[in-house]
Amino acid sequence: MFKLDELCEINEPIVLKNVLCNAQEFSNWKLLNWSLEDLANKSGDLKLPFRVGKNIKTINPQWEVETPIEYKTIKEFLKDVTEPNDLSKWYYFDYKHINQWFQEKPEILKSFDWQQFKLELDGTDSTIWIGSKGAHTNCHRDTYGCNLIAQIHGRKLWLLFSPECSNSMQPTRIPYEESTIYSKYNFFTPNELVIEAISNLSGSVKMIILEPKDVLFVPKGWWHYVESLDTSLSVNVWLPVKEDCITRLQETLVHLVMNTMGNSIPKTINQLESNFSESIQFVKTSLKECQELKKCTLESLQKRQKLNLITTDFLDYLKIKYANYIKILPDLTSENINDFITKNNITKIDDINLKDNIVETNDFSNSFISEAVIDAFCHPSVILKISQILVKKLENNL
Ligand SMILES: O=C(O)CCC(=O)C(=O)O
Repeated sequence: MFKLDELCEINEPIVLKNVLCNAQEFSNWKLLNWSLEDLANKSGDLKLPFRVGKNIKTINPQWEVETPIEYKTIKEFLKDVTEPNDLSKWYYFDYKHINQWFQEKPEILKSFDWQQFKLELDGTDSTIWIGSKGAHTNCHRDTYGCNLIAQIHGRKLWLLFSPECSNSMQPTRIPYEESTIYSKYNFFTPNELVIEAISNLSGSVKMIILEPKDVLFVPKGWWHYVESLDTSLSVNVWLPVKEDCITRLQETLVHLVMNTMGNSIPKTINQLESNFSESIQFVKTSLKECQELKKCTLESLQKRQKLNLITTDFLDYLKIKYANYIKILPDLTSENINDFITKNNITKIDDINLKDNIVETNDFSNSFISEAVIDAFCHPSVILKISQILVKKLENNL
């Protein structure tokens, strides 16, 4: 058991073990009481887009934009993943807003809510992830807010890296997705280079296997790689934080770079296509927001936002109310790293010189150089510097 003041000092990911059970207020989480087959019956003929990846070793991550999509009902998905001869693929209905995909299914929309954590949210604010064993989300950092994740079915492995690790994570904005900074490292089938990187990071590295009824809190700026160890279902909400205004300015600058130089790079479909002057307009609006942020109190900001901004009070509330459920994650030891490597079977790709493929290359094609230039312009430290200079320069002009 932690003392309260010790707990309140902690500013890192925490797991609330088994917190979704035995709590009367939580009877709204019907999703927990349903089996996946129940959910399949309730969603009926609704076809959902599942990304189809491969359970094979690859040098680079299997990027989201590059994995093909198959539309399936949940029943068809469950049939596919239980067929004994189809272990070569994984399927992931991932990062999907529940209100968008289940709008015709109010029973599903209402099958969970976050009131237990004093968050006035229901299905309409949440994102759902349904995947088979091997389905994974490549290592990335969300630029906005912090994150609360509820594990409903199956187990998921989370590898977490503190913000101090950022410079060693090989950050990239290619493929481009607003609000996501990817790492170039492939943690699904990691090679020696990845192992070397995890062993020598300047920040801390954590690993947790989430089980049904667990909740994970990920603070702002933490990198994460997530892999389903079984057929799994989880839901999450991103909770805004005060610094999101500054992040928005940074994201508009990245958008501007993409708009001017990034025509041919892979992007997620939802990315806003706009012209140069629209991009400048986004920058201007977010600069104004940053100026306002300086003048605003936290309370007035909270009033303007739909959701409560997450303050340290929220985290303290979680820690105090759920002190008995809290699991603080220890830093990863080299033994844990070795377990992870063995599990993902890295050493079998030793016929390929991975180092050359990831870090440096002799490929001086135009597309290689243009991606390298875009990545340099969009490097988080460069974007941060530009945003600071801009805010300072325009301090009195907006
Ligand atoms: O569950 C996953 O696969 C990824 C979840 C994630 O990236 C997030 O909640 O930020």
